[in-house]
Amino acid sequence: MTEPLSWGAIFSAAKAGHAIIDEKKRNVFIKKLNLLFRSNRKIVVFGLSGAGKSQFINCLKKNLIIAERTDTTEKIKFELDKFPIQFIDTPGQAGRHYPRKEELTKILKNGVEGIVNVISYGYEENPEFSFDDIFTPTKEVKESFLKLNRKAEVERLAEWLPLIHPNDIGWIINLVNKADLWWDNLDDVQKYYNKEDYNDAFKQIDNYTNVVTLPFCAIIKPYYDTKTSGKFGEIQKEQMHNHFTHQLLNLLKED
Ligand SMILES: Nc1nc2c(ncn2[C@@H]2O[C@H](COP(=O)(O)OP(=O)(O)OP(=O)(O)O)[C@@H](O)[C@H]2O)c(=O)[nH]1
Ligand SMILES: [Mg+2]
Repeated sequence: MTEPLSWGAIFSAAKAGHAIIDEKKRNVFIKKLNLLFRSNRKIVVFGLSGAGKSQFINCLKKNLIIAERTDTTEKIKFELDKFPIQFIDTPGQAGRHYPRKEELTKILKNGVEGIVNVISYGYEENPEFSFDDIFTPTKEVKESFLKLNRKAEVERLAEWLPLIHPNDIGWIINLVNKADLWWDNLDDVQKYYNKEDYNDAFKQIDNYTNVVTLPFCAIIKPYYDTKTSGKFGEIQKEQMHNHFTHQLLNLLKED
């Protein structure tokens, strides 16, 4: 597996207008696609409930009204830099009426151009968590809680990674959302997603699919209305949005 770029290198590459995608793999993928399929530009968004999938789409397509929990698969079409795309927002939790695994299988079978996999270093928000599970008496977020969620993030991969066939998917972006909350731990977070268990899970598909990990912040917001890292501002957020948009358009544009 090729060594992933550090996030510092990613930012410099984006600033210089360079793509961070392996062109060789991308060209092979483009050849596999027929034009009709490519015109659809479907991108599916996966991730645990409360990771920020809907908020992520919302921050690209301004003024989208998002439900607190997504209950069913939703298709959101809009233009990004005049480029027509369609995001498929999936519910992170399996509700009574949403058989998630079957749905994910169907979505992948119907064909998508890429996957945005939203993770958040354990800072998922879910109405089913109790405050006592999340916070210490002094209102610090418990490390044990974050670890449990990170374990769930890895486990969730087992639901869709084995379904990926070399001819189906061009790229996967692992979007490490909620940078405003984990910014204090930047080095640990980067190491965790690029070098440890999480990265290992992608080794099986690395030969034929581009996998990129990018830091992101959909919105700056106190975690459960308590606190943020306090060291992350609108400027960094905008930079991350710009980097992401730049990379996504690179992936989507034909040579
Ligand atoms: N601090 C912070 N909060 C975020 C960020 N992105 C999303 N959130 C918050 O996290 C919560 C969950 O976000 P959603 O977008 O609804 O999560 P989801 O992944 O769509 O969840 P489901 O629809 O249940 O699968 C909301 O309160 C968001 O405002 C972020 O970058 N930073
Ligand atoms: Mg949602």
